Amino acid sequence: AIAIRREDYTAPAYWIDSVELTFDLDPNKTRVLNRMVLRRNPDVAAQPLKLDGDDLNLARVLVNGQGTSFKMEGSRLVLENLPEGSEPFALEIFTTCCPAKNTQLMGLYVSQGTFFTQCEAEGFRRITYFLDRPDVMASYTVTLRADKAQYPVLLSNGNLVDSGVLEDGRHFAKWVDPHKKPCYLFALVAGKLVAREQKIKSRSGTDHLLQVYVRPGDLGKTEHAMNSLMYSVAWDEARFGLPLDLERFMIVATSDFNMGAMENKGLNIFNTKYVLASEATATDTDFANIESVVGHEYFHNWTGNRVTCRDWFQLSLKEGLTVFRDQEFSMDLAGSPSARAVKRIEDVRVLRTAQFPEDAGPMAHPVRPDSYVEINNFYTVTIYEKGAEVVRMQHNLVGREGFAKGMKLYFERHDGQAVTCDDFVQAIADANPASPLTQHLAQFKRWYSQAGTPRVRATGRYDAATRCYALTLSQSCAPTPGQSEKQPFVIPVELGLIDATTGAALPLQLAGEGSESANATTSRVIVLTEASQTLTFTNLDAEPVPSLLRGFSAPAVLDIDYTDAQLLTLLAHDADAFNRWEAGQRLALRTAINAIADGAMGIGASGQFDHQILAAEFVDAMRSVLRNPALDAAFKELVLTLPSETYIAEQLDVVDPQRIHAVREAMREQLALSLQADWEAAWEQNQDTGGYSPDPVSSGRRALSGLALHMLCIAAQKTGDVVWPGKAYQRFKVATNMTDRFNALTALVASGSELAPPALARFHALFKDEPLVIDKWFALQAGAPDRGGNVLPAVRQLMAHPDFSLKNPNRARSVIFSYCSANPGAFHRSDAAGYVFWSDRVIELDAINPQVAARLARALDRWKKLAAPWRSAAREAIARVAAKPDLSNDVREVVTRALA
Ligand code: B3K
Ligand code: ZN
Repeated sequence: AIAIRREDYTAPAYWIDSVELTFDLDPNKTRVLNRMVLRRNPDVAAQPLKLDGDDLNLARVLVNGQGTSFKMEGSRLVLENLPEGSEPFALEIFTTCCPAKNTQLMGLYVSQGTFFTQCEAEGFRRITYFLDRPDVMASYTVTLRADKAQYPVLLSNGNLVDSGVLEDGRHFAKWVDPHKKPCYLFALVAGKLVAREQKIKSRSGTDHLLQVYVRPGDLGKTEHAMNSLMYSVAWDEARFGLPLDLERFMIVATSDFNMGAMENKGLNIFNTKYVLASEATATDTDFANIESVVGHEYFHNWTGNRVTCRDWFQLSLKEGLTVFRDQEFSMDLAGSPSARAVKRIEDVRVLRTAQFPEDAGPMAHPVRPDSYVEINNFYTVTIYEKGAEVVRMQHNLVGREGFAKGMKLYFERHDGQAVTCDDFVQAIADANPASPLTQHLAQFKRWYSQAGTPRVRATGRYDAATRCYALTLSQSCAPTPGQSEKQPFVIPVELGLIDATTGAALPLQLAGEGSESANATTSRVIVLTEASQTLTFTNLDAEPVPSLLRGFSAPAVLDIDYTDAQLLTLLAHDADAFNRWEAGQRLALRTAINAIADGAMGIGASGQFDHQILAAEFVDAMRSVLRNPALDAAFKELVLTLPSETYIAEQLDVVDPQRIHAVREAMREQLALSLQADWEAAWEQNQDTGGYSPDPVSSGRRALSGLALHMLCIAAQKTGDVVWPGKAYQRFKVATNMTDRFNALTALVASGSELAPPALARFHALFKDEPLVIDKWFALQAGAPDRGGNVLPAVRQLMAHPDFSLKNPNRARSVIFSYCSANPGAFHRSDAAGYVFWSDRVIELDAINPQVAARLARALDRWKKLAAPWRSAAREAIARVAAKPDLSNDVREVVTRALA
């Protein structure tokens, strides 16, 4: 396996103008006739044509209708004797492949009797020989031929221009895509499917047909996806002036899919998880995810498809930007400022629990990587979520209107092109010449080139004599693999100052600025560009409490020595909802870290901490939040949820996963017991009234009542109370929506109630024909809190369940990932059995589906931080995987970097 380097990019030696593909679909032997028109690229020195291929059987090659000589270089097809000159020539390639044996789910494969394709990043080469790179954009005409009874629906990109019957019960459909595209956006689908349809009219009056294709029994679960699609079309037009450019836009759902979904031009293919929803089978989170993934794939139509990536190093050009767009879409749909803040907090929580560890671990890479072995390993939270933060900073630095202008310029310049991250930032900057982004452009671009999470250290000093508050902000960034020295970033710090006694927002007046305090705002953005800068705020009667990095204005860690009293003030009064939540998290985190470090605090014979860990002030503050009528339920639920074990672990140099788990459990138990009356009130006050709706307010109420029930069951386990587990079981039985039902089931399972086993059995019986619900059933058990090492044996049993299959990625994830990646307390066993299990599964999965295996391989990314004996056991497990000679490039790259 060799590393591909960004600096080695060269333009293609040939262009492909058009492609005419004819498929004779057969699960065991699909015939693919590929007729292309190519031209030499006049800007590149003459050289042989080297076409990518993977797992193909080559039958014939014709150049301008004549047989020709060719050779193979590895899996590439090399043609040397091509016509000279710049005239286009015809190349015809005939190959066959075997979709039924394609367990990688890349290229053309079969899922439950239906054909699907997945081509991004490099799957098209598994369908035919091609220049499989995103900067080669061609026009596609596709003819599909298949048995009519078995494959009544035949779909590909663009418009259906012809269809009809063939001999022997076969039929055909011919599709023409009016837009040029890179081959990674090619798609076909063939099978027994039905569609929900919706006709819409655009702002400018054009008609479009929207379709959501699913298996016949699933039509009743497509309404939410269709609504989300209609909202997406309207939103992109309203906010960015970007219309739907196709007569027909299709979404197709499959239950076998490596990722969430794929933005193929006009024919998006989705994991069923992000399409199918009914109140009986999907949770509020599922509904929200469907909205955002449908939006995300639709928004790619412009950011990704109309303007695509020059090479895969530029992946964040489309992914970071499109995540930013889907986040904004969800926020705009959520409506109220409070609902926007909740969405922001959820997004930041993902960034901090998944991306920060990635950026500090062996797989750390810049938003625009410099090299990769397997590109599939770089569909990461860094490319997606940190990439979105980098776009968000640009948005905030030029303002909402300025950003819209920048987007407009980006499309004026680059529509129909394959471009780079630099091209994007340049367009945003050029449209906003007076903005701080443009002023610091070269330095800002370090967000694309330097990996690692910067830390901002803040120290304040108040001087009573001058009534000034000096705030010093210093930035640093730890080395990452291959980057030992980091230059300062451009860090927009949104900040405010708060009165320490009243909690009031104070006017911000910097030294040297005019003294009309009436004009002074209470929140502003300081752009930190130096390693260290000091700001002096004037006209202050007392030492204020600084509220920094409001709204998480940059993807950085803020180091600041708040007193508990200051954090309590922020929690109670900060006008910035994000920092209000953050203050509560900091208090909890500090408590957890102290308890973890405190040698005097031991785990008692019960396997639990017998000490009280939480300070009375913290409990009181949490009580005030719960009781505060001015706060939304969704926000309360976020504040009352303790930082995750993964996030706590990230703050420590040496990680004892068992101790972290025990401390967090003890904190939860204390919160459960000391707020019992308030949990009861929260449960009572947040019951559903009326019909189900997944809107932010109703789902926030369900989230809070679900947490309350969970806490009440935890308390009950401690006190011996049987009422609340009984109520939870009752709720589980009678709930009419999956959110309430699953929350009740979770409360029983997580509190170790004896009602959990019968509830689980009943749940399975009720939903045995609903694969997405059965995934939840598996995931809940594999993610359950460990009691004396009982989870691993349970996971092994789940794998032996007749419903389990390693070949289905959703199912594999629901059991194996839920255990290895989402259940640290159960996975990090001191007997290393969790790690041995992990290495067995990585190896086993690698033979089936390298992409999924490589994701699992990352579960031990942070092994170097582990304390003894976990550290050496983890290294041994990784080495065991690495010792396997025939690993995929995917897994090989991950374990090699982990051991480096
Ligand atoms: N672009 C696809 C990801 C494809 C991943 C291939 N390994 C989904 C998305 O980001 O919209
Ligand atoms: Zn995407």
